[in-house]
Amino acid sequence: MGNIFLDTLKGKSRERPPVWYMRQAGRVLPSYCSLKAKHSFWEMMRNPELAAKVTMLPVNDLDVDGAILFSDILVIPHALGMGLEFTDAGPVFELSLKKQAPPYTASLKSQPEKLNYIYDVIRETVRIKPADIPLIGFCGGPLTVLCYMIEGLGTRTDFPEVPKFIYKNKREVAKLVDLITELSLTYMEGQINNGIDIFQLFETHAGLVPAEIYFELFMPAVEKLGKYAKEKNIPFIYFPKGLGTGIERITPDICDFISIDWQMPLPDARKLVHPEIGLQGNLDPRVLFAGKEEINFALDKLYEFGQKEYRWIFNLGHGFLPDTPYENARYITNWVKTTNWNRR
Ligand code: 1CP
Repeated sequence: MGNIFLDTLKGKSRERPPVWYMRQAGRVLPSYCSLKAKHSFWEMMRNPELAAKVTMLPVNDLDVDGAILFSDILVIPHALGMGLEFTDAGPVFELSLKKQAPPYTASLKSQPEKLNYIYDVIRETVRIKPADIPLIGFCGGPLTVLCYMIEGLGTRTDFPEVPKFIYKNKREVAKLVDLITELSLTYMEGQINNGIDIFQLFETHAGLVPAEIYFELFMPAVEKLGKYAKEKNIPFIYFPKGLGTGIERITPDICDFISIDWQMPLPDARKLVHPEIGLQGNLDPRVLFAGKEEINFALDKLYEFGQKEYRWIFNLGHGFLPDTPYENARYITNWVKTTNWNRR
């Protein structure tokens, strides 16, 4: 038998689902918070020893089956030349696109060498991690990355200007998406060449525009990324949060697994999603603030699903929220790993 995470991604039936959590490093761990008190986020990300150490914290503290690279989706706009700061109130860009005039691509220039330090982090992580823990690489989806570039700051995540900007500037948006996608492909190649085992695309704001617009302007870019991962034999997980019933239009050449948000029950997602595509998700991260009874109720529902569905990775329906009680995260991992899933 191989690794439980990679086996599941390949469609092999295992005794339980693999488990990891979106945002497992930066939000829930007391060990992360104490490091954060001493170093800024940029500092941690750019120091290969520190970033590799943070990448491995959830494996040690939460006992998850995979490690996710400690970095951020906003490294792409930064490597397109946008000034970026991570403040206590979230990321802030020096000059957002909405404050500029067309052509919006004029101020951007692809500088792939600005991503080189992340490859050092990956190599250091591969050096220190146990061989049976796969490393997940990632980048942001084209719409999500564009949202931050247009709006310029990260504390407000409703992005009121973005749909208007897209409707007003469709042609320009297509050019911006091309720029983001080309650099994301280079970045993905770098991550793969330096040792990641799995790739996840975080399209957190897929639900911001109607599905037709998403499929017209952004899905071709996702398809390029997915096809490249397939060529390189790297399993590709796609998280299109808020896409709703649009997930039924995703084909197996785009991705191997879809990460389902907490708005859609997994059995409904299973009916909609192409049978060759596996599922990941979708515990509501807010349930972790509830008492044990309510947590157990949510877990029981996932148990019903996971007993029959072996092409499924246990995860949240979106990342951990700040201040999530650590004991509850531990409790859930332990539950996934010690439950008898009664699979045959
Ligand atoms: O577990 C991990 O933390 C792994 C690394 C990781 C990942 C996968 C970070 C570190 N960020 C991300 C992805 C990311 N970043 C997304 C997509 C996933 C999601 O929706 O949660 C998005 C939208 C961002 C943008 C971002 N970066 C924000 C604003 C939105 C938000 O999620 O709050 C913020 C505050 C950041 C900074 C950031 N990135 C990562 C950390 C640990 C931090 C906070 C730095 C700190 O500790 O102060």
